[in-house]
Amino acid sequence: MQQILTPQQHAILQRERDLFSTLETIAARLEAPLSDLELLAKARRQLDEFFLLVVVGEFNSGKSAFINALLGNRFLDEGVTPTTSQIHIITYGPQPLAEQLEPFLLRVRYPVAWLQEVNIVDTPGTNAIIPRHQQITEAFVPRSDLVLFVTSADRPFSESERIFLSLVRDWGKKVVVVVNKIDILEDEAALNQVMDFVRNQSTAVLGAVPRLFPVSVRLAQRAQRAASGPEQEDLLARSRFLELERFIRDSLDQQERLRLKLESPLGVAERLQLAYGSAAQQRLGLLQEDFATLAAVDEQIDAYAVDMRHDFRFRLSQIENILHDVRARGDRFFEDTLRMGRFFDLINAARLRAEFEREVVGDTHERIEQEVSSLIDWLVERNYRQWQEVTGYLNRRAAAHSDRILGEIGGAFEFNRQKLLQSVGRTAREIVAAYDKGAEARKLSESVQTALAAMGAVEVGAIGLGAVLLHLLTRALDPLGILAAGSVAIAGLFILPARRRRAKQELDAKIEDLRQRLSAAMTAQFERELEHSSQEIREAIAPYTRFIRVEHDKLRQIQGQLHDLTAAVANLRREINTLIP
Ligand SMILES: Nc1nc2c(ncn2[C@@H]2O[C@H](COP(=O)(O)OP(=O)(O)O)[C@@H](O)[C@H]2O)c(=O)[nH]1
Ligand SMILES: [Mg+2]
Repeated sequence: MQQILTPQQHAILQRERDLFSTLETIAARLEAPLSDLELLAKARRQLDEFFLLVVVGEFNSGKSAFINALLGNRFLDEGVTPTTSQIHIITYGPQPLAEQLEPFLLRVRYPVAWLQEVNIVDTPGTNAIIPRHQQITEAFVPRSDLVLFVTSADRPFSESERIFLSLVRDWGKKVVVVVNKIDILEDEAALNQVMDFVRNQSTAVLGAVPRLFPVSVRLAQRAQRAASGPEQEDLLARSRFLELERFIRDSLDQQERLRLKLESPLGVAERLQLAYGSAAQQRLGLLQEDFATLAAVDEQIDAYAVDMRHDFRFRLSQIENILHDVRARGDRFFEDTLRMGRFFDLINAARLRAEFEREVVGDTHERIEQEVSSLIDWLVERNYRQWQEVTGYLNRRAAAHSDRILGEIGGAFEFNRQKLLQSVGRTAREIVAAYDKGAEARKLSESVQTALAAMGAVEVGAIGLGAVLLHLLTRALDPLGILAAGSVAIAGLFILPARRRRAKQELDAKIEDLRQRLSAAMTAQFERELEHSSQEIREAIAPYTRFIRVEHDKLRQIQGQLHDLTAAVANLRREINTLIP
């Protein structure tokens, strides 16, 4: 075919090849079934192959007889029983030759010049008894350049023929309808009736009126055998075969063959384009819902953080209140102690310290410890519930689509997605199941302890949170330190009120300092914990998130490509139609 092409035709051919390559890439990226890829490869190769005329219809409608008449020889078996027991590819050869290509597929060669340009496929029948016949025949439809549809006047347009014709339509193939055996019809009225019927039925299936030819192959064959003369003329005229033969020869002349050849794979492209378009659409729909799930999880994580911070501030203020109480008690202590009347108490430093620790510090460290550990329990419990929440989302998402079918090419995608969702859900469930609240709380408590100990330069061993707090408190609030700077004992009557004020101020400053450090340490721990748990959840669902993002981008890209392909096919069709006036 290549040699006879004009540059314009050559360009069209090249564009068509490119179009099929793109479609093949899309099919592979969508994980379409292998048969699709084969089909596309065949359609692309078909452009370089012989013109293929495929003859279909119920068995006994006269397909083999028709081909024989067309070739002018009785090459193929004819008969009232299903005589064609194989699919025949009829092609040219200097002498008759038959080769078995595969079970039920035979290539036969005949020395008929016309077969050098056109290959014919003879099929057993649309009402095949052997399922493999049906499969092979159907596989020839997308490969065909022209379909010749032979129905018999004695049972025109049977159900199996109707079904088959819709397959031909689905592949966008050009079809010519032949009504054979018109010799058995009584008169013109009966013929008209049959023709009307076939026309209506086939138009209904195809959506357009096809070319329709009434013939009698039998009479044509008899004419071929008869000696030339009026009898032969009469047979030929009654067979109406010449008209059909001329049409076939005309429409299969070089230019028209080329046009049909360029045009015929486009139906295949369009069909798969449509299928892939809707697959992409469906998948994107599903991913949209996945995005919604992820957004819900994200929102959940954010809302959790907001909520937690709010509660944390409240809990922290409880701890700060305890320190406020210490301050109030300290003020009162200095008020009561730094008096001339208690002069002898004041000079006994050990007693003073003991009294301060008893009255001011008291059980403060235990109360703070209690608050801190209840805060930790709360944090651990909330984190646990957060995980449960997220697991719930994932489980609901996995359940929502476990029974949804995405059509025949949805399989691999949906399978991968489902598997991923399940494994992510499983991870989350496992984390929830293995969640040891006690251990989590201990871990957290230890890290709080370490942070506080670092603050007060305390050795952390197994001394416990309470001990660390006590150490911090007594060190920070050391009354002798506060009272120092000159002997209290010799302080004069007038100095004591000033000393009292100073002591109170110092205590205030130290407690404020302690409060700030404690609060900073707690807040830092809390924020770290919050960040950590959000991070953990995001990491657990990361494979799912990644899959959705990647698939989404891929599908949008494919949609764009398919969109361009649709335009390309339409353009090609237009150009091919203008090739030949
Ligand atoms: N009456 C009549 N019989 C025909 C005609 N063409 C074919 N036949 C017969 O119909 C039978 C089936 O023909 P065949 O070509 O084997 O049909 P196929 O199964 O479609 O290939 C044979 O006996 C043919 O002789 C025709 O135009 N008129
Ligand atoms: Mg046959």
